[in-house]
Amino acid sequence: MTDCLFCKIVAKEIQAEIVYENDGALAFRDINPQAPTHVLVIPKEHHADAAALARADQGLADEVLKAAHAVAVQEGVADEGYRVVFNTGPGAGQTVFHVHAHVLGGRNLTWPPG
Ligand code: DGP
Repeated sequence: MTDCLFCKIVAKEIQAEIVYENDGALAFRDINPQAPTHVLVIPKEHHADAAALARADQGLADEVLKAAHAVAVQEGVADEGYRVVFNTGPGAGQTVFHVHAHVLGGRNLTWPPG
């Protein structure tokens, strides 16, 4: 998609600190981190949100989840516990409409989230 910020990160037209990549997914640090570890994991292919991705390609959805957990291990937060969040829709706070998993860890994460 030409006008999508995260597609531009996939295409390397916009810089990001990439921490993990496989065939289908890319992970990079959030520009506005909310925890010591705050990484965004996206499918390289454009899908607007988690619901659209799940409908379109369950295999790719699996790849994104696996990448999220690989990032948690790589970042050293897997043992202490971490959070994987898909804000889905504007009412849930989604602002970038290329599906992304927030991987958050490295601090005490309270529940419920705000
Ligand atoms: P959400 O609100 O769930 O759609 O999360 C979007 C996230 O994307 C937000 O935490 C900030 C992050 N973000 C926005 N623009 C950029 C950017 O240009 N680079 C990076 N690395 N992150 C960005």
